[in-house]
Parts: sequence; C-alpha cells; structure tokens
Amino acid sequence: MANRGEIALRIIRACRELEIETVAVYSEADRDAPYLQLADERVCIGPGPGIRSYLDIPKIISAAEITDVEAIHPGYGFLAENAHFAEVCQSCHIQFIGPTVENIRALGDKASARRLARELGIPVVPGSNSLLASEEEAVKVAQEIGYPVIIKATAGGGGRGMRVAHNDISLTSGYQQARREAENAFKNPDVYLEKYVEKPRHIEVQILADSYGEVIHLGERDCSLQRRHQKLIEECPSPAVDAALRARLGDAAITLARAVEYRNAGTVEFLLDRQGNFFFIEVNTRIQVEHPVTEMVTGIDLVKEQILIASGAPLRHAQKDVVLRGASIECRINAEDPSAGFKPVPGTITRFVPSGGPGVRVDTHVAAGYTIPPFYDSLIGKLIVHRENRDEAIATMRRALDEFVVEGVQTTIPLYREIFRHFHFIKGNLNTSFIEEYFLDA
Ligand code: MV4
Repeated sequence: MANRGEIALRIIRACRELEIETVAVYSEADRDAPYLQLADERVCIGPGPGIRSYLDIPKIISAAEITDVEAIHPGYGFLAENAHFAEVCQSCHIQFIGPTVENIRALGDKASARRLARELGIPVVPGSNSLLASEEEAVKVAQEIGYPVIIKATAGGGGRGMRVAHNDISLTSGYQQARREAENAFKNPDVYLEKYVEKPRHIEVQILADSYGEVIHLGERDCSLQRRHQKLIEECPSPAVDAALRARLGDAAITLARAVEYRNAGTVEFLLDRQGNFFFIEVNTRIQVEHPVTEMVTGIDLVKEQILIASGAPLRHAQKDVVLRGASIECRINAEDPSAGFKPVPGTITRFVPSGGPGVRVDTHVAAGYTIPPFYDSLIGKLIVHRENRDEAIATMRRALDEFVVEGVQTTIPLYREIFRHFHFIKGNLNTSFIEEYFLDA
C-alpha cells in the first residue's frame, strides 16, 4: 500500500481475505499507527511531510524492491492518479493496482477528457472545445454561451484553479487567477471554460473494467453535500436518479471507458441540473473515499475487484448481475474545529467509541489514544449505513451519529446530527450549495 490511514487499512483487509501478504509503508509521523500491525511487513519511508514520504516515488519503489512486492495499491490521494508513478511501477515490473498509464494520461487531463466525451456524443456542459489560448478567447466563448461561466484548470483537482465569472471583467481577472493558481498547484497553467451550472447535483458513476475490454457500471453516488470542495456526505443510490436515468448515466460512463480501453475501478463524474439534464465533467482514475456506499448497495467489494483485475482476472460480475439493493449513506468524520472555520485540528483522541449494530459500518484507522499527525487530511473515519430504503438509512444514521463518541478533538459529527434532521436533506433535495445555504457558519 503506497498510502496511509483508513484506506491503507481497507486495502490490508481486502488482501487478507484474498490471502495476499501486505507491506505497509509509513512515515515517521505514522510510526505508532495501530493499523500498521495488521500488515505483514512495515517499511519506514521518511519524515512526516507527504512530499518526503508518501509522495516520494524513489522511497516507495525502494521499499517495494526491498520487500519484493508484486503489486502496489496507491489508494486515493498521494500518487493514486500520478501517471509517472504508474509508469515507474511498470518499468520496475511491479503491477500498479489501478488504470493503465495511458488511461491516467488520457483522462487526467480534463480538457481532453471533455473533448473525448463530446466526440462520443456524451452530454457535456456548453463551453470551449479545448484549452483557452487567451483572455480574448475566454471572453469570446463566454459571450457566445452566456454568463455565468466557470474557468477550470485542465490539470485541476480539489477545486483549485477554478473561477466562476458573471461578466467580462470578472472573467478576465478570473482567467488570470485560475492560470496562476493552476501553475502553482499543478505546474500547468492551462485552463478551459464551461457554462456554470447553478446549484447542480454532483452525481458520479462507479465503473469496473477488466484487461479484456469488459466494462460494467455499479450505479451512481450522489455527492452533492460538500463544503469547500470537500465532500461530506455521499449516498447510493441518488434520490434524484431513477432506473431510466441510471441506465443513461451508466451507458455514458461505459462508452467513455471503452473508448480509452479503461482498466480497473474508476468514477465518471456528472453534474445534474435542476431540469434533470446530466453533463459529463471529469473522470477519477482511482478508488474513491466514498466507495463503501456502492459496496453496500451492490454487495461487491471494490478493492478486492481492483486487485483481481490487476492480477489479470476477468470481471466476476456481468452487468445483468449488478443489482442495487436498499440505500447506503456515508458521513466523513473529519477532525475539524467548527469555531475556527472547520480548520483541521491535529491532536490526541482521548475517547473513541465508534457506532455499531444493525446496518452500520465504520471504516477507520483510529482508536482511543491515537494522535492525529498534522501532515495529512483530517479524515479520521467514515460512518456508513445500509438499510432497505433511504428513510431507514437516515433513521439508522441518526442513531449511529448519536452513539459515536470522539473526545480530545472536535469533529464534523455535530454538523451531521443537524443535517440528518434537516427538512430538505430528508426530502432528498440536495445540491452543491446546500451546506453554505443552510449551515452558514459551516
Ligand atoms: C462545475 C460547476 C458548475 N458548472 N462545472 C466542483 C468540483 C469539480 N470537480 C467540478 N466542480 C464544479 N464544476 C460547471 N460547468 C460547479 C462545480 C462546483 C463548484 C464550483 C465552484 C465553487 C464551488 C463548487 C462546489 C461544488 C461544485
């Protein structure tokens, strides 16, 4: 596992069930993390900062060579979507558990993924056909399609290099700001432009593809509830998607995957507008944080499937065998201080009593006494429920949120207790502005 925390533990669990031995790499800051003891071997790869450990390709490859591993699972974040890393693994004869180098290159560049989708007849938001060559071109395209528009970095991620503009003046400044931000964050200033869809839902389709051209979709996740480009709550299925729309979204995702001869697990992201139109926006070439809700509803272990696909196995499920059963919702438990604008808070967890009982799954690497290192994201666990329908899932989540005890650091749990009592949440009226609208301080 070229990763840490809950996803490293998630991968260890999948490997144990497959009777595959594991090697965990860890930074000095994670030295005492309890999940490391569940791996068969451990290798320290350097100091706490990611750049000197989990992002340091030579250190990770050295650890892999020393322990003679056959494959590397990159998890999410860190090197998961780094084509160069996948290429280095290949040249060292280590199987990268993920898409091909070509897949990552073709889809990691968002402007080219958008162009490909459009060429395939998949709906995309109106906008530029490729990268913007100048400020003047940005203004010209915006005037053609009408304001508001959004400028996006082609190498983008996490909301960086994105600017919304409502007129020519804010567009010209936004264009330059987005370029500068993209250059700093991704060393690539290229941007493109789309019509800005107001208050969309964020819907993503899970796909699995093997090395023999078979591709299936596992339904959608609704990830509309987010704050500052951090998803907070995800669910499967989406309350806004019926069987007919699901089939169209699934077809679009599969068409795109086939076109690039995609391999392994992936996510095709769409915006759904208030009229029910969907638009392709981008592809994530990795396992995602929110994968458990799809696992609960389909009964398919996505991490095991990733490993089997990487080992050369054909898909074990045909599309007709994929059945969505019930409803699953996930809350990301982050260690954040609500009184400080939800800033991540490092610290020691003094008490930790995760919820349990019927319909509850908790994916966490944390226990009482655990000290959250200051170097990484603030995710300390994921609370997932699965019930026969959405109303039952909400009831179980409320009960599970009331049970969950975390002391020593502040968390997002109190915010979730409120959201799960909110009229519009209960009705399934979600959009990407929900949190800002109804939870002003959040
Ligand atoms: C959009 C959009 C509206 N229109 N694209 C956010 C994450 C990234 N993957 C894509 N995102 C969006 N793309 C079009 N054409 C709205 C978002 C979006 C967003 C944009 C700016 C500021 C906050 C946002 C929160 C959620 C979604």
